Amino acid sequence: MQVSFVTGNSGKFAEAEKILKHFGVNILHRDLSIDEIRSDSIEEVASASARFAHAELKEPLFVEDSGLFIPSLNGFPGAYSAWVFRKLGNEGILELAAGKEAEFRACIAYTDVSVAETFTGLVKGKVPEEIRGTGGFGYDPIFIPEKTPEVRHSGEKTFAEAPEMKEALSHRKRALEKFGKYLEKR
Ligand code: ITT
Repeated sequence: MQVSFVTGNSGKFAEAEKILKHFGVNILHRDLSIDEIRSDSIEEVASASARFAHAELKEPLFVEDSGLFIPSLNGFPGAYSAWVFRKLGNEGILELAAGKEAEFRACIAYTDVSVAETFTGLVKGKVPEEIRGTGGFGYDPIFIPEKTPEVRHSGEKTFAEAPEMKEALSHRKRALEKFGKYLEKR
């Protein structure tokens, strides 16, 4: 099966390609410029972007909206993560939230001629005291996932220090697995 992933973020695309392969799904990279709506909800943003992209490209496709949510900052930067990353970077978030709880969330919105579905994934963790690691992208150097017994380094290293750990338990992996199972049944 083949489906397009509309994204300007090559880090997201590489992660999705690897995970969806396990479900027999081949993805094509489409880099369409989308004017995202402004909303606190990544589900609303993803759904609106998928509708927009489908009207343009007229093929089965998905988009993904994601972000880092910090409960003690009322969920900031949340749905505004891309903009905040450009303005403040990881240094800025550390100044606001070093040592605080955080979670990554991802929402995939899939659309073809007959359906519009969303799939969400989440991973809880915390912000370290300093930037650590060079792997991954975006906020990966400032996110330590919660400890899980099955995964080495969880609760200790950042996603950027241990990309194999990110592969095993990220928000994107969790959303993509739900999506992959859905596509398998179609
Ligand atoms: P799109 O073209 O797919 O929209 P984007 O990078 O603009 O790409 P979003 O609008 O979904 O993506 O913004 C999410 C931001 O949150 C993104 O720019 C990253 O800075 C951050 N982010 C999302 N997932 C992440 C991950 O797995 N690791 C690190 N940072 C992540």
